[in-house]
Amino acid sequence: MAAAGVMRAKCLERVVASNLGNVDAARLGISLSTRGFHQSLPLVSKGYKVNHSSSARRSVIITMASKKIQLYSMATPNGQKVGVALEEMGLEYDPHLINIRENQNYSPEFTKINPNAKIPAIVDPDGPDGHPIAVFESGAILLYLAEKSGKFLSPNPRHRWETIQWVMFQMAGVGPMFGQFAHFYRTAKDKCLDPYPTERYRTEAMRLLAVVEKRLEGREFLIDDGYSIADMSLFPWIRFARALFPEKLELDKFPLVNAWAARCFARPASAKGTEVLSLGLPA
Ligand SMILES: N[C@@H](CCC(=O)N[C@@H](CS)C(=O)NCC(=O)O)C(=O)O
Repeated sequence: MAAAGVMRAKCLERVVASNLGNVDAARLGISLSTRGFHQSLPLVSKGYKVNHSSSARRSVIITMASKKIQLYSMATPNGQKVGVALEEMGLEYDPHLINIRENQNYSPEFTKINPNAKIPAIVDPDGPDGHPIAVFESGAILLYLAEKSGKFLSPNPRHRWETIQWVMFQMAGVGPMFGQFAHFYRTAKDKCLDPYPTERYRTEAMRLLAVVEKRLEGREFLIDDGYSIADMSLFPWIRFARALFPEKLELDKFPLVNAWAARCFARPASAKGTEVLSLGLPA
């Protein structure tokens, strides 16, 4: 078991190594081994469980020489945003599962890419200056990919800033509030018997839904000139809420939000993006 863990960790290191090269890896603070593949390295820290499935190992090994964007993620709402963006933008990428249920996000290899130990993260071997770049925080990744592809972030300055503003609204408001609500309502329901935190995050989540409902009055998407990274950042959270606690957040009170989320999901590339690195379970 330990040997399999070391093997996978080494594969991940070699993916990063082969994509970046030693000089570029040093820029990202990633130290790379030049030792042989089968030589044992103490890369797996205590408590870091690895996915031993051969498919997980295979997907890592296949991408060792890839020049595509490397996606390290899992299909939670934050992870889905990036899958959606990559699919919608038609950018080539290699997906790698970082299973947060098995604490793989705390592995030394992953925290070299995202020091905050959260999915999603990407490594683009062809960064803006021609050198590899690692990007974490899903909102920053959406902006990065929009700029790289020239898609879904309007060139019109007014629409562009509106888009950024709604991405920030999702990142600073909807994500954290829905996330905390999910934590107290579901994950910690047996640990915290005081109703205060659940109620606080429930009412705040509903207040945010009302803000979106108002914004969608007379609009097909959040920004007037069409589908954008603002929509991509937000609709996975609505689907998450609908899947897990539609009554608690009284989602039926927000018909425009529901219709808009369905419109986003009706786009084939967006629907496909939500499935990237999915374990087939609710996030
Ligand atoms: N603000 C971050 C939040 C990322 C985040 O919270 N990711 C969660 C999954 S949705 C995660 O990695 N959780 C694992 C953990 O906290 O151990 C972003 O949008 O990228």
